[in-house]
Amino acid sequence: MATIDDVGLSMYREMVRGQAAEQWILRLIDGGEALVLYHSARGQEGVAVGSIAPLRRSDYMFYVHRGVGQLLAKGIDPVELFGDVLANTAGSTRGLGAGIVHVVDPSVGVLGQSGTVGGTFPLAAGAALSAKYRDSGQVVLCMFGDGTANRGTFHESANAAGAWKLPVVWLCENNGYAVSVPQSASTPVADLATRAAGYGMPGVIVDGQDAIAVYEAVDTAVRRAREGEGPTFIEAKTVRFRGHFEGDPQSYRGDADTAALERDPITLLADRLIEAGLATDASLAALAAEADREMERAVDVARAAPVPDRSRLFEGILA
Ligand SMILES: Cc1ncc(C[n+]2csc(CCOP(=O)(O)OP(=O)(O)O)c2C)c(N)n1
Repeated sequence: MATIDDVGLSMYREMVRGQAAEQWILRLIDGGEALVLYHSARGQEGVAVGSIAPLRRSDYMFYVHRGVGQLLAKGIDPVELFGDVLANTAGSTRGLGAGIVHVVDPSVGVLGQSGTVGGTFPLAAGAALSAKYRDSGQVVLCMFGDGTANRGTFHESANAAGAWKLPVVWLCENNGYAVSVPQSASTPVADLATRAAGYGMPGVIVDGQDAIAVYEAVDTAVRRAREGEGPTFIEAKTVRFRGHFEGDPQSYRGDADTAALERDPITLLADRLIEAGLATDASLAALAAEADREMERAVDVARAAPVPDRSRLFEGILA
């Protein structure tokens, strides 16, 4: 069966869920209810849903600060997400807050994100080593941005993964910028995937605006990892539609970005679904409306939760 028949509609549903959640987060920030910094995922939805759809619930995932869509697609309860945004006990951190950057829920395979970008590389290699050692059949998906790809931790983790044939998929969401720094100013190669050769793994470049293409690339890498053939480095070329963070004036962005901003992954998938006879404008609008209602209900539940007791601050501190 073609990928579009198989997972096209479910990926579209996850795209609009992610965007509905993002819109609610922005409303909570604008209204002064949430005191968090937020990094928009707008424009990168093709990577978010295409990368998660091939995974099993038990597979592990390390996400990035733009990961609202990935978190929901992997199975994070929206109430937990909004609880973290509101810094109350409904959150996955039970009140530590900080927005979506510290969401962890091992029961759905979400092992977290690192405030120090690139901190997840050794953790992903370790989780993959654990899966291999236990012969659990689990695969680890580790996402990171193009700027983060230059961290030293990537070298040691990718090297170990290649040497030990660990079941990990390294997925670089290359949106061309690290905050205001264009890739060309920080990186000597145009295609980060070429680095894969040095780690003895396939390097694959994929159009990140095309959720179907991302799905197929990640699915191939996941199968390969599950069969014991080792890691893959996928570079998904994508576009960050908004600023690095909400409030970023983006004065560093030039005209060259204008054309790229027109390739909207949500519209591209919608067009493909309609063309394939799998949806209509009305049915897709209904999915978006349902996603908005789902997120509104989740916001209401999260809003009703209390803030934590001060003692929560000291839980989990080991030394
Ligand atoms: C080690 C470290 N340096 C700097 C930061 C601050 N910081 C947070 S996100 C970010 C940009 C990361 O760029 P990229 O990896 O390209 O991801 P993108 O934001 O474009 O999705 C930076 C510098 C950090 N969190 N950790």
